[in-house]
Amino acid sequence: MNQQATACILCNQNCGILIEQDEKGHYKKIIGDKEHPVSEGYICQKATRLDYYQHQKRLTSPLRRKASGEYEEISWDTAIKEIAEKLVQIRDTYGGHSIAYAGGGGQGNHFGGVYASALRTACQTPYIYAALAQEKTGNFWVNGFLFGRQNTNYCEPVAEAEYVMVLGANPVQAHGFPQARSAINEVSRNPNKTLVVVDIRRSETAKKADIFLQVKPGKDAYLLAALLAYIVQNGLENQDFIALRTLGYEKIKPHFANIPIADYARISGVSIDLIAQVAKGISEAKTFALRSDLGIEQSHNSTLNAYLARLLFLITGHFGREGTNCLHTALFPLVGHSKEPKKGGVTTMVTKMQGIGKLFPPNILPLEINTDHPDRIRALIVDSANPVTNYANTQAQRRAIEKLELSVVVDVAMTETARAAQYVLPAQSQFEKMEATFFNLEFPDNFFHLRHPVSKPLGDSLDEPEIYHRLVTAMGELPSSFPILAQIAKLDRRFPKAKLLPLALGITTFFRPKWKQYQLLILKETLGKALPYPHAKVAAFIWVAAHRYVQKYSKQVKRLGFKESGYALGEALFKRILHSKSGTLISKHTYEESWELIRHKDKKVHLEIPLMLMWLDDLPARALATEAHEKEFPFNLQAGERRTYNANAAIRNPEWRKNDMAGALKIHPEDAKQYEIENGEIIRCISSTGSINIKTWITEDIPQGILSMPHGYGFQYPGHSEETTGAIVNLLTDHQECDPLAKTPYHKNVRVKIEKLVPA
Ligand SMILES: Nc1nc2c(c(=O)[nH]1)N[C@H]1C(S)=C(S)[C@@H](COP(=O)(O)OP(=O)(O)OC[C@H]3O[C@@H](n4cnc5c(=O)[nH]c(N)nc54)[C@H](O)[C@@H]3O)O[C@H]1N2
Ligand SMILES: Nc1nc2c(c(=O)[nH]1)N[C@H]1C(S)=C(S)[C@@H](COP(=O)(O)OP(=O)(O)OC[C@H]3O[C@@H](n4cnc5c(=O)[nH]c(N)nc54)[C@H](O)[C@@H]3O)O[C@H]1N2
Ligand code: SF4
Ligand SMILES: [Mo]
Repeated sequence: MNQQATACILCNQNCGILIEQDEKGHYKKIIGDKEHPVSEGYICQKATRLDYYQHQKRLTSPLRRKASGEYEEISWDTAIKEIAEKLVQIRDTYGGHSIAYAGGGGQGNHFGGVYASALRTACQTPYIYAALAQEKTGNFWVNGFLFGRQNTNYCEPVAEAEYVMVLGANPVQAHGFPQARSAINEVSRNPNKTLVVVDIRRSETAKKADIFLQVKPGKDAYLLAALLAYIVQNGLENQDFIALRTLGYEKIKPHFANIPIADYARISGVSIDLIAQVAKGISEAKTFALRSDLGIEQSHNSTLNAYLARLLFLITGHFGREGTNCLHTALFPLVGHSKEPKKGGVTTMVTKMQGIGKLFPPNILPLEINTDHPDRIRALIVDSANPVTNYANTQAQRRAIEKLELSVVVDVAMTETARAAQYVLPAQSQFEKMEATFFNLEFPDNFFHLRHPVSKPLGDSLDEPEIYHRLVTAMGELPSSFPILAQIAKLDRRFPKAKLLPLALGITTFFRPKWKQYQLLILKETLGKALPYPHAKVAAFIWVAAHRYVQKYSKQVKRLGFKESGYALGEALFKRILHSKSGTLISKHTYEESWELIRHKDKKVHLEIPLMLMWLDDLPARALATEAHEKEFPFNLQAGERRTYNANAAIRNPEWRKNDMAGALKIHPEDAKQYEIENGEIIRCISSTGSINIKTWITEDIPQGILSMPHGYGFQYPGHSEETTGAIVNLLTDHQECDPLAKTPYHKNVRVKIEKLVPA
């Protein structure tokens, strides 16, 4: 049977899969791809349902909104011309800062974001709003101080460690590291290993824990501070490691030396005995690895949590060794590095928010648009994102999009955001074009998976790089083709050693300096067209990335058995990536080499971050501040839980779910009893921002006073009503409820009340 290799696009693991199609092109069988270097055949239940992504109701033609609010089909030429004219007009009237870009890739597609850099250049805007800046930017900011750059990131080797802490994450449902369920099961069953889970509820992962620390919602900072204080006050630090590998320990130590552990334990809800047990466990373990995610990121003290969590493995010496968290390489880094504002870093025009990792947070988007400020955002291009349902505060996000002078959505489906926009452009699905993600976060062996298309493009859809190229061309920045360079590129592919194309490109951009900033698009139309696959134009970027990678890591690339060196090694790595349809390893490091990835010149971890230490010192005061609205809104809602059948906004047809179709609200039996609610009853859930109707799920897995509902529900779909699509979680969230520094939302701490529905 014909099996085609690609990857699952439903979470950032992007497990390798093999798809078998029927004669109508439906994905009738999907299995794990054993050839994939990281997932090795592993998949979860979601991947087998990918036909619902490929064959959901799709966009087939560019659309323009009429005055009546309806959409009409228009040609690509019309769409591109009108959008380009408007972009030029807004740029030239108000300045490039009044144009912004949102999205740039979901869980499986990052080429759109990469090639959109050309459009952003043409628009003269630095503003990228992205989902990563509603979860990970606090981490990036902290990494910037500790390791020297905001785009240093570490891997989480759960399967290899003797002592594992899962902190605010539920890998059994959400994954987040390779072959997550198998790894968690192994740690859980192995008598020589210890699995510690920190969660507010007995999650699917917590049920497998050897030690379960049931923290109160949003109180992780107190728990982490207490753990660190116990270590410091009992001399459990790893002094040798601290002396050899770090700077500034003497500056941070006093901040932990006086923490009243018992008080912090009480505030966190975890007993002092358990805190002592885990603190000792970590410091005595041979290897310790930490896995953390949204439970501490989309929650109170988010950025401080990121700092304290890292200190936990740093002061105990569990870093940069086998079985511990280690910095890793990237074929191309997922994010960049933003300077601090006082050193000249870019800030936004209205709220003066700093960029982190070159990204800006979705939470401030309504504030930057929905205002009379002369420098507000007036044009927004949204690609592979659904801000109206996915960013905090659905109502505010929708109002903002509606206020724009130009709004463009590039998507595969008619989303809620598309319905608020002026132009909607149909993208090819992730199985119809060459694609890749940059979620390649492994160490010591890192990998890359360039996916080849497995299905034919639908209707008039285009791939995003082509859309951006056409827009840049129509804006008058660049010709649409480069015939001479394209001829040279063909020769270059026959004799790559001669470096004909790099030479020709160098000469061309010498005479046309403006083209220099569009080299990627030029490469796509020249080198890209000369590649041996008709769909591989976008791989031009991988050619650049592969050459850069071998410039940095030639020794580590060669360990894969390559005989070539220098430029030829770059060519060889590029070819291997291009032809390895199941993905391939790209480098092999030694553990000692992970220390070279630190970007401080001294290759040490700089432990002191003054702002974080001030925040730490302020924790007692913060604990006293009871929130006034807690009385009116007695429940803490976790607004966004990963479950068996949600995958952000990737699949709109609710029929893809085998269970929990409408995404029920979990509630403790005692709370249900108090409100006289039956299991499965539809109730009203109300926050200070909005309200939804939602089905209940009575379960002891959730403590009293806490409710939990999934995100990724409530999408309009033909033939379905709210009863089967479920509710949009962000109708309840507030974009102003967020971390003071990174502006990451408090989705895990949404105050709500519930009411029985009065029968009509
Ligand atoms: N099935 C599925 N998997 C997914 C996704 C999906 O949509 N569906 N999305 C992917 C994406 S984009 C992401 S970012 C990841 C996120 O993956 P995770 O962060 O692992 O998933 P969540 O379910 O959001 O939250 C993790 C845990 O945090 C706990 N928690 C809530 N509040 C607190 C708190 O105050 N403290 C602590 N310690 N824990 C708390 C929750 O009970 C939950 O068990 O998942 C990825 N995987
Ligand atoms: N309240 C609450 N809100 C949340 C969360 C939560 O836990 N609680 N989780 C948050 C998290 S962690 C994340 S990462 C975000 C994700 O939110 P978003 O950044 O919006 O990302 P996705 O859900 O992946 O959006 C995918 C969009 O891309 C479209 N798409 C799919 N394939 C393609 C393609 O090939 N090309 C194009 N152009 N479009 C495509 C889909 O149709 C969909 O509209 O949601 C966040 N929202
Ligand atoms: S949803 Fe994630 S873990 Fe499951 S198969 Fe897809 S990529 Fe792998
Ligand atoms: Mo995410």
